[in-house]
Amino acid sequence: MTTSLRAPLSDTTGYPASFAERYRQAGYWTDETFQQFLGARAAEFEDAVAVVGPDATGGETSLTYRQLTDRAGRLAAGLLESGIHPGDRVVVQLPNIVEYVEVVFALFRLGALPVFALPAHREHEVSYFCSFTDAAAYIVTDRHAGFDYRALARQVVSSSEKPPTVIVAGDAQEFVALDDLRGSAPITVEAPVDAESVAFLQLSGGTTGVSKLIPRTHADYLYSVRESARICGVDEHTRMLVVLPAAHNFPMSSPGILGVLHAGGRVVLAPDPSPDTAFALIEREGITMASLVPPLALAWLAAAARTERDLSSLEVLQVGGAKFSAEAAKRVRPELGCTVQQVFGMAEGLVNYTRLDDPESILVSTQGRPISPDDEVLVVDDHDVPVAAGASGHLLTRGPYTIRGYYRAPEHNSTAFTEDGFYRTGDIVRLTDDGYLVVEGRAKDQINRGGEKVAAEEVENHLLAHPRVADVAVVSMPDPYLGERTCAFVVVLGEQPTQGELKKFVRGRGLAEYKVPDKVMFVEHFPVTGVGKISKSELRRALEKTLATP
Ligand code: OOB
Repeated sequence: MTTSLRAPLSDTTGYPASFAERYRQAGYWTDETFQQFLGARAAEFEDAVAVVGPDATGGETSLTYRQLTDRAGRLAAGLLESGIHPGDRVVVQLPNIVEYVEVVFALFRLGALPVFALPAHREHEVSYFCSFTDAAAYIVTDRHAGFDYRALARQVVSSSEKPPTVIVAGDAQEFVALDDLRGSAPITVEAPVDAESVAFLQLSGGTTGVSKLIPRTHADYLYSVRESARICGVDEHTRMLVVLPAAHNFPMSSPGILGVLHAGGRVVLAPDPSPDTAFALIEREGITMASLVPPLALAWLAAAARTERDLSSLEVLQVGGAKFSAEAAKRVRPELGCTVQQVFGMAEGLVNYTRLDDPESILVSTQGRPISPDDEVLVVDDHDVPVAAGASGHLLTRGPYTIRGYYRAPEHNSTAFTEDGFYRTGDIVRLTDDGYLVVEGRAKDQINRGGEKVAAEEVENHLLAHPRVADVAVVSMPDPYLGERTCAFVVVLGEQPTQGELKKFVRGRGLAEYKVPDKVMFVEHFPVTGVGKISKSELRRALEKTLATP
């Protein structure tokens, strides 16, 4: 086998030896890896259907466990032949199509590391993921939701010093076609991977200029997948509808696609997130479970009242990614006829679930409790001192599937983690007497736009590049549908640009659409705090007052 031209991933994962030993002893970390995962599942579940969904040709494909494993094995052989090697990073940006599952498992089989981009990302984000991870390849679909990813790939290649090989599912034009890579036989020269090595890189919602990358290991992630499947009652009868972007941590592993495949159930990929499409699939496939962000859950509740579809197979509706109000959560059982499960998680690790047999009061008014008895959860004040029982404070966490540091970010890690290795989640929570978490707010400089996370600093940096922007502060503003939207307060230099010009400017810099400010407010100067920093809380208050005035 030829060796890769790309440097190996040099970072260690940062778990101290004593903790790693404890997690192994407790049986959380095992030798299981994603490299063998699918093969082992195929041996057990054989001809059961693993995944059904749209494919890159615009048709629909259904694959059994055996077929999916065979396809992933053959694609792994082709990827190797095309110059992708074990240890290489590969940026994957695919919508909810069956090729997504095939590609991810082909990369695992090969021992290459997926870097999970979202379909909404654009040139700015993708170029950064490719260059920062020194990616050997970038895998996209031809077109999706009216957007041509080959045009994006051209931009990424032309701005890159070490362009990745572009591989396209569907019509590849000048790029490598995924269809041409499936070899005639599955890969045979597998270099076995270590269960405690990094399996892939996830993206953080982020609070800084660029998303931080999250290195998850086979052992830590598989532990969370197995336990999530158990807690959520996933088994071979589960039919999971995947509505959210498949590469997000929630539909990927909480218990998501991986949890369902672990248990021998069926993953059904929804081509779009509309209730009409989802309800038709629930009826046709006998869907038992789905995971949504709050705005989509509200859309389902609204649509349920007038649908003629039979939704009676639905047993569990998971809602997470942003706070789901108790008022909305209460409506799920009477209006959709299923159990609501709140999920409060983060790509960095910690995931909390309400348990399916919890009393209704817990289901609707808490965000659940941690997966593991060894998830350490601290609620502290601004000086890292634990608050009184039941009081709210900053959530810090450490545990068997929570990272100890972001990928190649030593400076950021020194503030994002405590000296003892606790991750500072940036969330404000309180703990109930029974150990459930209630999310009360957020201390991090981030806007949660219906589950999509926007780092204020990233948008601010782009606005500051405009010649007539002297200073800027991006804050959240309340929104009845998304929970929050973004508002940019701008101090101008000279003639005032229009809101539209500034939005267009940000868009033109290749930023994902969900990061473009929803509103721009022009101000003379910013309110400041005692130490002279811009007071974002005061800006938010001023904004709420403006919005409340008719
Ligand atoms: C999930 O992961 P991320 O990495 O996109 O975002 C994590 C952040 C949390 O720190 C918190 O601020 C917010 O999203 N969040 C919630 C929440 N779930 C996530 N805030 C309030 N209530 C909730 N239920 O969003 C994620 C990852 C795995 C499973 C579920 C969600």
